[in-house]
Amino acid sequence: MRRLLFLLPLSLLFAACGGSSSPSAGGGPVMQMIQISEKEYSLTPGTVTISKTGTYDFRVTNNGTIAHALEIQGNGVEKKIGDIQPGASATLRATLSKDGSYEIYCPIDGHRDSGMEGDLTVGAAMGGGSTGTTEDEGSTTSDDGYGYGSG
Ligand SMILES: [Cu+2]
Repeated sequence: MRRLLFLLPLSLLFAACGGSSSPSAGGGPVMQMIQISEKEYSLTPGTVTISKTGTYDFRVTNNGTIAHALEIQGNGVEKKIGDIQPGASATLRATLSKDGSYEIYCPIDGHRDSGMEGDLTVGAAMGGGSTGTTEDEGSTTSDDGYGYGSG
């Protein structure tokens, strides 16, 4: 029975070593791929919500009839992908390391003003309601300063 006791932890070691090896080259692991469709002049979906920070692939498909592009901007992030021809798609990889709001839009002249823009929110999972829109307005933060310890 001594031998069995010795073999057990060894096999555990092997199991631990043979972890999943990701084929992705460089950067962190991609958390998720987000599909975005572009056309004149809108982004679909117009609102993207991501529950946690990390590296994401934005798969942009141009369903329009002219070339489009995509830019993500906010919280120190500025990522852009060049012209995507009609019917083509491209992937924009962005590392969103901070919770907050980001802007997504088509940086081609006039397209954003015409409606090719959307909101990207990171970290919305905290305090999110189950259904409907939850607008928390003016949470009363009573800051009463009792001087404990003074005496
Ligand atoms: Cu465009």
